[in-house]
Amino acid sequence: MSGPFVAILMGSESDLPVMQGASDVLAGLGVRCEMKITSAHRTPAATQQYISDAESRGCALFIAGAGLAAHLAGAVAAHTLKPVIGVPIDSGPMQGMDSLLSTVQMPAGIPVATVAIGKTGAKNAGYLAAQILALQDPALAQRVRAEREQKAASVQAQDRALQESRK
Ligand code: RP5
Repeated sequence: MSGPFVAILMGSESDLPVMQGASDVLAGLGVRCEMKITSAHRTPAATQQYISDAESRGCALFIAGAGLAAHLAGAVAAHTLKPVIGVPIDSGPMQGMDSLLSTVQMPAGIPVATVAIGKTGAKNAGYLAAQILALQDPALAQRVRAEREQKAASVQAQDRALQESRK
């Protein structure tokens, strides 16, 4: 695989089971990505260094997931003009509402495209990243479309089975 890649950042190893969903979606769509554990609070300088290094190697877009006072996506957005997608992680006692508000409430001019809390959000971060890259990549757009058609066929098959079971 070549071409631009997506950088998936997370604040802690404990976020990996959630953020793996973004990586799996991108892999399934043939989009190159790398994963990095780096924290807005615990390793701020290393986070900044990683962003500029990733950009210099062809990173087109960042996905950042964090829990609690989740500033990672915002911190990434402060250091890049590439699109940033934020994933609020449900790692604390507030079940991700803390992370959601910390991630989504960015000041004007420094946007973070925030997805849903937790595993569904991480998967959607992968799909959204692929759709953004597909704007410049017709083959990728076709793969995204094909997956949607597959999902639609699966729902229709489920309904056929339901109707059959009720006869
Ligand atoms: C955040 O604090 C991380 O993103 C993680 O979701 C949460 C807890 O981190 P650990 O204490 O598990 O390392 O910075």
